[in-house]
Amino acid sequence: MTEKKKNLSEFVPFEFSSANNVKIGIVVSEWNDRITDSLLDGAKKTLLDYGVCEDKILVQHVPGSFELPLGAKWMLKYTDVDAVICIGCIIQGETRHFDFIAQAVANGITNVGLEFSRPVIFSVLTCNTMEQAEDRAGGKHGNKGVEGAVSCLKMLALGY
Ligand code: DLZ
Repeated sequence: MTEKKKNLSEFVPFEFSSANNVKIGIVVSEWNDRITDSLLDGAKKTLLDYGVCEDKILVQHVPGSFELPLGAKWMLKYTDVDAVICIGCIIQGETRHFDFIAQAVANGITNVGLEFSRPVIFSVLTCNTMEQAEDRAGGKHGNKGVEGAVSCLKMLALGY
């Protein structure tokens, strides 16, 4: 991936031979669900295209993006998933909630991955406007759910 990349759904195809053996959790925020539903569709389709079995994709919804880190932690602690993709959409509003939520979610997701030594993927849009989110949820800039699934599989392919 390069800095110039504008389409989140474009990636260089790669080998992923263990698709049959992996179980992947997806935690999805209910806030801005029109967007997060599209990201979920993109992530699931990509996992299925790469050969992950449908019954080995575990989807769990949480109220908002702020709850994504704990949702990911519970999945890793209480289920047998190998990795978790966190899907959310945080839109800038009139107050400072955006900064607090976005920072907390990024830090929280990082910490869960490090704590469990498993891939925990940040598939969270942090946008100024709904239009920017739409552009990245299957619009002109691709789909961040696809990017998250690709990142997840690439990390699992490292074999740790
Ligand atoms: C409260 C809130 C606001 C204002 N905006 C968003 C948002 O744009 N995206 C999102 O995913 N969640 C938002 N939330 C909800 C918080 O993430 C969280 O669910 C609540 O603060 C309860 O902890």
